[in-house]
Amino acid sequence: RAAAAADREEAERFVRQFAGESGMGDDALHARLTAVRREIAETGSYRHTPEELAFGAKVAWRNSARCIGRLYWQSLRVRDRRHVTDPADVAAECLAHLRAATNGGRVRPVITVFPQDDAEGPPVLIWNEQLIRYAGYPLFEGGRTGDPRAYGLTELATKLGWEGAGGRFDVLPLIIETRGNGLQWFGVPPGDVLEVPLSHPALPWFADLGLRWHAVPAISHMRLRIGGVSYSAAPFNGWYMGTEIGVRNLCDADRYDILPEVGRRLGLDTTSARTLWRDQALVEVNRAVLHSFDAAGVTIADHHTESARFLRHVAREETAGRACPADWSWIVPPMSGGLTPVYHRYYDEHRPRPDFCLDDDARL
Ligand code: HEM
Ligand code: NRG
Repeated sequence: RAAAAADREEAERFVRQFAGESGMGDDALHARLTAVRREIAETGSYRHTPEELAFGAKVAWRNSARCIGRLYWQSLRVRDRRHVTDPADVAAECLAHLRAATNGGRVRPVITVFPQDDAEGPPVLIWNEQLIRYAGYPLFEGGRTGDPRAYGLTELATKLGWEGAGGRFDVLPLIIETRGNGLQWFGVPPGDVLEVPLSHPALPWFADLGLRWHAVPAISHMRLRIGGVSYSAAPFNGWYMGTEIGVRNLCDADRYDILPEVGRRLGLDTTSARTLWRDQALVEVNRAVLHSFDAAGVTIADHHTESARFLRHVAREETAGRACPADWSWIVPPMSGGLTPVYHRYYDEHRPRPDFCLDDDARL
């Protein structure tokens, strides 16, 4: 984990960037630089103003090279919860975040920022990779069930005393670490988790597969870095792009792995890869995801629309005099890549800050 003492140069670079982009005058900038320098000299770090925090969070999104959804970066809602340290209060704020983000299905981009790291590390840490995640059981009554990606967290939750039902879509509890309290788990009430049962517009049997997914992807294990300060607990969300669920979560061989069953039900020849039965089944799964979210009135993007939006974003950034950092291998959707315009070009490889970073020594 990065040293907590705010790096002075990075702090100054950020304060200047904020001044530049927010139209702050020279006098105000210099007063703020003086105050930040003094605070760092006296305490080893500094605190952002609420305006700096909101700006830093938005720019961290703007700088997320792997994110195709950045066109609306300025609309991020920033919940400043830097004063919240009690574990039950942290959990309650995560649930309030989910309610604000879910918004009855009209999903809104939101970030909740908990206390910044200090010399002893993070005062608050969320162990879940997302606020909503389905449990995975490698050995439940003889078989595996649920989401294999969550085996580690499910085992940890169980050790802490949580009892999973052994279902395919059990929502895991929040596992929160706070200073002096260790790890504690808090259940996520069903009323705070909007879910969509999956059905297909033309294949009645699809609903019988009993598949579902949650409406809001809320990443909670990335560290927000702004001007030399780290916020290790800063869960954020936007809305889903259909392929995240329909290609990766449901069809990856090491996730729900549903293609063999869908292929069989479609009556496809699954004995040879060359029949493209996997590709055909994949399209039907993804039609089902988009159809079901639409039918439930829950925001979701398709990869064609989101790709076009992303290129509008890149163009708009260029107009603003900025290069848009992007990672081709994450931006290109995991199906029909060549059908989307984001496939047919290269991107800028610099990686500016503020940003969201993943610590590889982090949790599970
Ligand atoms: C990654 C879409 C909002 C930050 C991604 C990915 C997609 C995506 C498809 C790739 C995920 C994967 O392959 O697993 C969207 C859409 C949004 C949205 C449609 C709708 C508004 C946001 C927001 C933030 C954000 C609000 C932060 C404030 C990120 C980051 C990653 C990412 C940091 C990389 C995650 C990683 O490294 O694992 N996004 N996003 N996105 N997005 Fe977005
Ligand atoms: N693929 C993951 C979620 C990753 C982030 N995707 C977003 N982020 N759409 C999954 O759960 O499938 N976002 O902030 O909206």
